[in-house]
Amino acid sequence: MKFKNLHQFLRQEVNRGELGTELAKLIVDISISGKLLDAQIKKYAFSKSIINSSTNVHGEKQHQLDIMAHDIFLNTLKDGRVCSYLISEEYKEILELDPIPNQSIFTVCIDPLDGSSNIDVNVSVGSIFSIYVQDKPASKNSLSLKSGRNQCCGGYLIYGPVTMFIFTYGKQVFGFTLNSELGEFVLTHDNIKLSKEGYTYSVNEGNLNEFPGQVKEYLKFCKHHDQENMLPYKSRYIGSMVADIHRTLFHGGIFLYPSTALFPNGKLRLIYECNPIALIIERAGGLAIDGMRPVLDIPIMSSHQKVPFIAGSYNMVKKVLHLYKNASIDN
Ligand code: P6P
Repeated sequence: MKFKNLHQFLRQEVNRGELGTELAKLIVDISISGKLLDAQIKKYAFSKSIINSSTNVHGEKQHQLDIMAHDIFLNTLKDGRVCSYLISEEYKEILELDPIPNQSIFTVCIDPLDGSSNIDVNVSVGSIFSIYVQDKPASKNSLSLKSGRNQCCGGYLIYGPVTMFIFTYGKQVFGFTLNSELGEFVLTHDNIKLSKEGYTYSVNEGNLNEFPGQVKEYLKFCKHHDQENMLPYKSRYIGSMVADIHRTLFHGGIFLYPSTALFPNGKLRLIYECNPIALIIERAGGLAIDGMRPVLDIPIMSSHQKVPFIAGSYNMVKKVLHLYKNASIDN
């Protein structure tokens, strides 16, 4: 693939009329935040100072890196002066920024550092982002994002053996890899496609007894012995959503975080975790549902609402959807 860094790529897309200049600037801001955070993670990954006793807005244990990640994205977006509103997992309220006047109204929704509890055991973690644009002026209380279908851009950064930046704003899903010698993201995947079938399922089976019957039935199918259909599937669960999704995107398979007794509406958040990942999965040819319907169709009611999340290879997720649909007809 011909060498193309992120700036060259974005300039080409703007010149071709595929991308607006303001959205291109926001993508650059997200990439700058990713580079800064990549450096901090490597610097603090084994420092005891990242573990502290604070908890986030959801009462979950918070690493110092969670706070640092939020501040990095907030400050970069503030300086970039394109973003009007920021919804962050680490902050209860919608944050109002100070964009250059008379621009479109951009809202960025971010999980600054997903899976941070895995950092001190050197497991890949990520940042997940979603962008909406509205032309008419809106106040933070009248932000009507409506549903994930209205995202103008979505994607994630994964901080692993290499740091990658995966995003979509049109029909294609692009992958950039951070070249640490050059200090820049280089285009390595210009049209990521998700295979219709996969042979891996990814779920926390510790919650098996609490899963809905349809999920239990599907997992039984995954473990069934049937050489013709390449069964049983392999079980792979990292416990860091971005890492599990990244493997699913590149190798095929299905990821499930269904409702449980502890999380009756699911654990994962709709706006800054499920919607951007669902956008990537659908644009790559896969399917992302809450069990009954596409995640991208779920009405957005609040900043931190949770949903059950099942995503991956189209035929595999379709099978789960079929089990839910039949169950609703049978009930
Ligand atoms: P469990 C990480 O805390 C996270 O939010 C996701 O990254 C991950 O998929 C999920 O929670 C893991 O949750 O209950 O399996 O530990």
